[in-house]
Amino acid sequence: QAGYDAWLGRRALTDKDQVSSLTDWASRIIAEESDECIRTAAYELTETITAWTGRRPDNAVPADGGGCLRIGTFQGCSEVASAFSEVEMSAVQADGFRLRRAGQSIIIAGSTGRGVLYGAFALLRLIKTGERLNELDELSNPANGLRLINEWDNVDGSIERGYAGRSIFYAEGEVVPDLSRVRDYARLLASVGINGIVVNNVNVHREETLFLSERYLPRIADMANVFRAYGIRLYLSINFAAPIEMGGLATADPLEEAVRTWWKDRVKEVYKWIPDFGGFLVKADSEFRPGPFTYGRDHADGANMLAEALAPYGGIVVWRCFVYNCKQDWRDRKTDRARAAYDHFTPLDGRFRDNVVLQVKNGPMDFQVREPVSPLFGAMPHTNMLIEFQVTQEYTGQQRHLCYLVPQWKEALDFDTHARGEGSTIKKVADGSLFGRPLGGFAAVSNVGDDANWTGHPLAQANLYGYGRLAWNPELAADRIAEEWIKQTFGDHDRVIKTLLAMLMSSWSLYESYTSPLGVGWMVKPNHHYGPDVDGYEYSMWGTYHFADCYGIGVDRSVRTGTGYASQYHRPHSERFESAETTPDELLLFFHHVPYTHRLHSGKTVIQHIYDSHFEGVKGSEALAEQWEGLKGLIDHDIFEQGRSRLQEQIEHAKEWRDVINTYFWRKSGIADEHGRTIY
Ligand code: BDP
Repeated sequence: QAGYDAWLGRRALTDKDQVSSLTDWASRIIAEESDECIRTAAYELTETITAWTGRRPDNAVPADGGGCLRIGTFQGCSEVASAFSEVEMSAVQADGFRLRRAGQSIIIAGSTGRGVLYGAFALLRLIKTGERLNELDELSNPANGLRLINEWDNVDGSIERGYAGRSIFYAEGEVVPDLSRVRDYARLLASVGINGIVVNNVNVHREETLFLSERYLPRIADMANVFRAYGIRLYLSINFAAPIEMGGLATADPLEEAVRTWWKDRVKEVYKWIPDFGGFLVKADSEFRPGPFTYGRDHADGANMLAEALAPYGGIVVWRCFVYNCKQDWRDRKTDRARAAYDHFTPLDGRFRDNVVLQVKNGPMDFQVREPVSPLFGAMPHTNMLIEFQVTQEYTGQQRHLCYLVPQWKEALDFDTHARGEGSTIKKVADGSLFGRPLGGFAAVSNVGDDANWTGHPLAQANLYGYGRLAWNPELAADRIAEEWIKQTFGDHDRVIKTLLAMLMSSWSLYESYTSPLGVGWMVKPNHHYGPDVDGYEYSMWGTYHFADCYGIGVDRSVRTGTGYASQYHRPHSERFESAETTPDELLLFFHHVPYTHRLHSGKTVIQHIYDSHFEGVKGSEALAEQWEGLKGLIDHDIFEQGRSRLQEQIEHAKEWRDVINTYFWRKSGIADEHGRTIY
């Protein structure tokens, strides 16, 4: 099962020094508390150390002077507490941990069992990435309270926008009987700090609506038990019309008493089965999903009704802001999908209950390879917010192409909204600190399925890994995360590390180079979104246009002559994006309609940039494949073959993109390539 162990593989350590440095403390693991996460931590440490060293640690308390690995909480274990001062202990937040070398021993300490579990995975990561532990003394707290993963799995076993096989959770209308793979997934998630999982698709169909009933709750509770052992709370996506579809009521009006009571009863039932249930994720009034608009109510009415039902149990409502008119007239150049979330939600600022958190996609459109950040971040100071990323590569190569997305996410997180002056970055909006919000964090759509290696493309695992690491600590650099992942997954061979690091770090801009240019987006085949089709979405109702004609291309979102979207940002961005001169090249066509002869800051014209980047994209893809060839014999044979065939497909596909895009714009513009290359 090549790739199944992902970054948690337990191959024996080859470095003799490293093995002997472990034996002084790792031959005994002392965990005295009965907390479930601590038991999981002890199990993970025991199994991994056994596999690494060939010796199974015991749990006998060492005689004076002997070393051990002691794990526990400050409150529950006096030996743990005595290794730290009051100040040191109080610095550890709920999910945080401390690791410390104390004489011959190592201590993993948390204020909760979950923190101890994260500390255990952190210690294993340090060892596997070759850190020496002599001076070990580390404090780590997560930046974000909510670190969620969203599964878009349906109970029939299909996965919306899934590119790695079928669901690991469901088959043929049931939760799978054997949850061992779900458990292995929980391990992967916990190892990078994920603490919540939404186990069904945001598009809740008829069957999944019944997840709230006894038809499904017993098995969903089984899943919750699996996740609980790894510190992960289970959440469900719900259908806003469930009171009608499942409850037989005549309405789902959130202000109707019978509807409110119906939800309260349902919530009570859910908590009977799952006492630590996380809450509901809701996609309402979006892409044909029902919502409060049907009853003339707004999204605060809808969210607050659910929040009220969940509040007594400590549950939350995660309410998505992906709300726009998906039946608009393409001839209308003033209606702008990019504006929609801001226009819908900012008037509601301050009206959401404290246990509601809005889930906002990183960009205003939909997970394109390049978009500006959503202006909602920074526009709702009285509202909790999560940033939503798409780990599954819907618009970024569908796990056939290599596209390491951490650099893209970093750009969004580091963006300064200027909402409270300089330094008002999106990561501070998400973690709640900028506006002093009680809830906040990250959510992301997962990229796993039942393919043996989880993600189809073997290197796509880096995106799942990177997402979790970033949710824990958004300050981590993209290349550092990549390197950690490579070392844990492929070992410490220098050439392997260097090659894979270079491949990963160049992949996002490479993918951008041969797909849709300069931020315009959407030149993909409709529905499945794989491969080039310049006009595929141009004359349809989804609000996704490029307006290319024989003179120029791009969407005018300025205030002066366009849709006014640019004004949704704070200054200086609103001013920067207002003019083509000050808009960064990579976003030019997102904000402006310009002639093909418009000169970019790079010095090239728009049309020449299109030609050049698409020719370079093919070359870059060929270079990737060559780099990979250099790994032959240095990495697992099956993984090598998996990567090789995907990289070949990437080359062929990059050529298709090049030819379709270049030909289209050559014919439209009539402007020849300066370098006289063949364009069909
Ligand atoms: C789009 C997907 C669609 C999802 C939607 C969403 O194409 O399948 O249902 O996002 O996020 O990217 O709700």
